[in-house]
Order: sequence, then structure tokens, then C-alpha cells
Amino acid sequence: MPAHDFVSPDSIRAQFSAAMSLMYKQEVPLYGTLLELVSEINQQVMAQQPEVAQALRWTGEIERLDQERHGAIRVGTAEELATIARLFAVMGMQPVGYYDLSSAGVPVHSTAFRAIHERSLHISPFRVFTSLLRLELIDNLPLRELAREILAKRQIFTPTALELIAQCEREGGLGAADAERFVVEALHTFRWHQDATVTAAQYQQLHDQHRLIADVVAFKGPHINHLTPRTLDIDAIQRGMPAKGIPPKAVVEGPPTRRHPILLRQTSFKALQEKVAFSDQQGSAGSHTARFGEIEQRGAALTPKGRALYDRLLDATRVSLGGAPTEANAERYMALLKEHFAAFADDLAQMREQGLAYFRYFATDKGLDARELADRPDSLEGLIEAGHVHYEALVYEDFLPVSAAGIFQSNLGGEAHDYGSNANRDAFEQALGLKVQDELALYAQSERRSLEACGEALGVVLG
Ligand code: OOG
Ligand code: NI
Repeated sequence: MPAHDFVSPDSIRAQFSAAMSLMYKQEVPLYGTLLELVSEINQQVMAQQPEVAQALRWTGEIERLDQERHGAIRVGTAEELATIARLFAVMGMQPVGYYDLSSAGVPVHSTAFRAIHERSLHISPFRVFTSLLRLELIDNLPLRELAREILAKRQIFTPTALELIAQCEREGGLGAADAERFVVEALHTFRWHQDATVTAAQYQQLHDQHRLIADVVAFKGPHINHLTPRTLDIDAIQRGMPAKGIPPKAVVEGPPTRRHPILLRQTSFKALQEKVAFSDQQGSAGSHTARFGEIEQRGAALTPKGRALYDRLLDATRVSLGGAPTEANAERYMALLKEHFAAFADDLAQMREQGLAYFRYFATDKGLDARELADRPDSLEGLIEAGHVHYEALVYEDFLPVSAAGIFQSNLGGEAHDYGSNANRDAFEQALGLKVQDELALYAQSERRSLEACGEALGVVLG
């Protein structure tokens, strides 16, 4: 098939993201309720804070907001991870970043599959936080072996999905009919399966070791465990959830409330109890909790300097609290967080001056009109001051390890586990069959492209 007949990976991703959302609405009806709440609050924010709507218009985020979501899955083996990477590649999603969760008592390490170019992100920002179970961290050897054997027997991809992935790799893309078939087939991997692959006793054994291990090992596939829409006001969501019959976790993860949001703030609600049919039982006598709901608010991507400041302030907050936030100390935690983060400038110009965040630059009408004038400024700072260039923060597209740990824990129950601190990026990349991309380099490239395009529009060299 000639290349121009291929459907773009961006469009396959947009289709897949929509299909996933539809499936999850059917599987977890509370997700539908949550989407309604998020859409209500987003409308309110845009009506009441025109400056927020205006900023989203500059960056184009206003057009992606309604379809913006991330999901999360947990796979059991290196082969599963490597094939998932090939499946996501069909949709233009690449592994970005490495997250070690072992230090937070969760025996997985993870990456985020997502589009990497701002043009592609604009079409569909869909991302999937993907974790690989680390059986090597489990010291119960017979159980480790049992888990390995069970996982070795399952095939989480349909034969047609595997064929279409290979076809896409061979030919360089998929035509419209194949792309449609691919979306349907790929979706099967992420479905909830009520039939477990293990007996009730085996499930119990896996569960007693760690609930996450049972979740990964006992089922036919890596069911999507949450799908997270993006809100413009997570505090309003946190307050509004109980009235909709959705009980939120005690604290919002991430930075405190700010006028100019940074990175990522997230809250979630408890997992559902699902009926499960164990392999040695009639009907669905068992139950399992795996899936939950989550909401997030996204803000500026931070430079290494900004990120270091964020990490330091978050750490200092936890030290003053004397541990991780819980239901009991939630209010004190939020107060301490606010106090510590007073040291992080909450003004775009200051954040830019201090080199804390990445930005996008735009030629204004005034700048375009002044193109031919001889005495216009030609430095970036001069052009900004003259109103010829406008800038907005570049949105954070990734995840935060401390927040992710909080999300994992709030939904796995408070069991304490100690796996030490066992980051092993090399082992993860080996399993993946690829290197993960450096998110900071991607933000820097995106900022540079925006400066270049802005300079080109104005007829000056910027950046
Ligand atoms: C993933 C938890 C992390 C996030 O948004 O930080 C996550 C999981 O529970 O599998 O989704
Ligand atoms: Ni999540």
C-alpha cells in the first residue's frame, strides 16, 4: 500500500483513546459520572476565569481538553512489555521516562507511553502509565516460581492484533480498514476479564504476598485499572466528588493550589469490588479490587532547576509532617505544603526569569504588523516587552513518582512492604527492548521549536 494511504498513527491513537473511554464507561459506570463532573467544572472555570480560557486558546490545549486522558496498566513479563511497546508504537506512542516504585513499597517499575511532538500531542495527548511487575523483588521463592509459571502460560494479545502490529512494522503503516481492526483487537488486551487464570487458593497466596501481585498474575490480561480525565480545577473536583457519590482519597497528590499550576495534581477514588470466577469454582464466587477512578490537573513542565526545587519542597513538607500524608493528618499536610511552596514563584514572568519552567512562544498580531518596521526590537526580551511575542507555560505531559506511589497505595490498601530502593533502569530498558526517552530533553526541544517558529513568523532569529 502506498504510504499516503496509511492512516496517521496520531489518528489511530485518537480512535483508540475514544474506544478505550467508551469501554471503561461501560465497565466502570462511576467513570461516566466523573466525566460529567469534570466537564461541568471545566466549563465553569472557563466562564469564570477568562484568563485561563485565553491561555488554553494560545496553546491550543482548549481543543484537546475534552479528549485528554491517561490510563494505567501493569504487565507481568518482559515479553509482554516489549510487545506492548510495539502495540503502542502503531499509535505513535513511545516510552518516556523511568519511574521506580520499589522505594515506595510497590514491586514495579514503569514508563509512560505517549506521543512526543507537540503537533501529535495536540491531536491526541492520550498516555498510558505502564508498569512491569518485578518478581525478582519477591523473596518467597516458591511463590515467585508459581507466578512465573502462571504468567508464562498466558497470551495477552489477540492473534489478529499481533498480525497487524507485524504488518504495520513491515509495511510502515496501516490502511483505514486495518487501523479500525487494530483498534478493536488492541482493545481486547485492556479489557476486564472476570475469569481468573488461577484457583481460589492460588489467588489467596498471591494476594497475601502483595495485592498488586494478585492483580497482575491472576488474570488473563493487563486490564486498564483507571482512566483519568484532565480538570482545570482539581480542588473544585475534590470538593464536588462526595455529592456525586464518589469518595475521594484524603489528599491531592503533587504541588499545592496555585494561580499558575505546575506539573501535575492528582486525586483518586477507591477501587471497585469486582466479581471473579476462579478456575476451580462454579460461577463468580470470588472478588477482587483493582480498578479505580482518578482525576488530574496539569500545569507547567519544569526545567531541571524547577524540578529540583519542586522535589526539595515536597520532601521538606513530608519531613515537617513526619511521614506520608494520611486521612488523619490531611489538613495539616495541605497547610504545610502551601507553606513550603511559597518559595516557588507563582508568576509566569518570574518563573521564566528564574528558569524554573519551559515555555511556548507566539507571535502576536502586533508583532506581525510590525514585521516591516525598521526600529522594532530584535531580542526575545525586547519583543516580549514590546508585546510582539506572547508566551505561555509548556504543559507537563508526564507523571510524578511520589504521586504515582500515593495513587498506587491509596488503591492497594495501606499494606506496608519494604523492597528497599531498587531502581534498575537498565533492566527495565532491556525488558522493553528500547531506551526510554528523556522527558526533559523533549520539553527543551518543544520550547526550541516554538521559539524558532515564532522567530520565523516575525522575521527574526530567536533561540
Ligand atoms: C498506576 C498508578 C500511577 C498515576 O497517574 O500516577 C498512576 C497504577 O496504579 O497502575 O497512574
Ligand atoms: Ni494515573
